[in-house]
Amino acid sequence: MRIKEVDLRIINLPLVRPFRTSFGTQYERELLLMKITTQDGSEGWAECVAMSEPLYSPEYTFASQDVIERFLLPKIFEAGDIRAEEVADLLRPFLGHQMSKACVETAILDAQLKLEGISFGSYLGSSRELIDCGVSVGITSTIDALAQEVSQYVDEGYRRIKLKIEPGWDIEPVRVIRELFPDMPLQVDANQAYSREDADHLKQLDPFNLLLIEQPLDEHDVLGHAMLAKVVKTPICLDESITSLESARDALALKATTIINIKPGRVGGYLESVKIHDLCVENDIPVWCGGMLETGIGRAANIALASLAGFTLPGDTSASSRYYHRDITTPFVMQDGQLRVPSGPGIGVDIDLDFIDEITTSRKLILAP
Ligand code: OSB
Ligand code: MG
Repeated sequence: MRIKEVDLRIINLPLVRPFRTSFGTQYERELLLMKITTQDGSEGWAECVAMSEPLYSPEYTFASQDVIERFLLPKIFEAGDIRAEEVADLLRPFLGHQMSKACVETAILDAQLKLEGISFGSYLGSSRELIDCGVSVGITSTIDALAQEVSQYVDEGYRRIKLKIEPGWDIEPVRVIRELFPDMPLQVDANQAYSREDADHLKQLDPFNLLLIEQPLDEHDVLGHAMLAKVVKTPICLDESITSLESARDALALKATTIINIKPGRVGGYLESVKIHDLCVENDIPVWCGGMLETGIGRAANIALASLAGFTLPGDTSASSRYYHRDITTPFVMQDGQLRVPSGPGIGVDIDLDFIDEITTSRKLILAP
């Protein structure tokens, strides 16, 4: 497959409600969209999950656009005839930038699979047609507001609730939600907001029968997570720290994590995600699919990934309506707490180009030399 042109745009989509985490509040989702057109007439779409500011990871939207344009695409163009399976090795000399690399690889994979008439799900190794949905709930101004929001999600059918926590917003909100929903699978995500000294504090979460505590400590403090895991009974699940197959292997060896959140953008793409999934299956480590407030484009591929056999826990793969009043694809509608894995070729969703045009804030067309 040879790439003819690449259409890079930045779009801005308002969120249905502000999303507050320990690292900041998002009111809208700014993100980079990529469409590649190949010489044989296929098209591939991907979104880069980097956020507008480098608060969750070092990457951010405009940096992604820059590194893609300046380094990643020239390398791909230079290769000429290309398959998605070759992209990661080709881009390996450029350090970091997993989200940007994932975007390039995914757009190429989408075009390739569309040409071959294969869905993402079948290509990645799907084991089911429906996936269980969880929902990630931001920090709210009051515990009452949180209880209201969680109740709405429970009524909608979500099968697992994840509460964002930070110092000052942890034990009490968890206690209240646990009392309201004694049997609901419940977990928390700190996005690195705590330090090693907080072990005794975090131990207070143990009575609430949580599935896991996600990324309590700094991304680089894998050893700290291993130490914390010895003190706290609730399982530790790494998110930010897992940036590759190697880092997953090391974190497991250190017993810093006993459950893994796989986010394709964070680890450099869907192919690396499958490798991490396989490693976890071999080691009896449960995995679940994380989210980055994706639009329908990234969601479609995430849902395909979440249908692999090792994804035994509900992921942050929520319905379109959890995030956006209007999605940029045919919306994902949840039924009985589940979403259907798209079965059409490639990511398998229809793109709403008119709407994308409406919310595009900048656009660049890059022709292959
Ligand atoms: O840490 O999982 C996270 C969103 C943006 C950045 C980081 C995270 C999240 C979420 C929301 O928790 C997941 C989603 O529903 O897409
Ligand atoms: Mg997380």
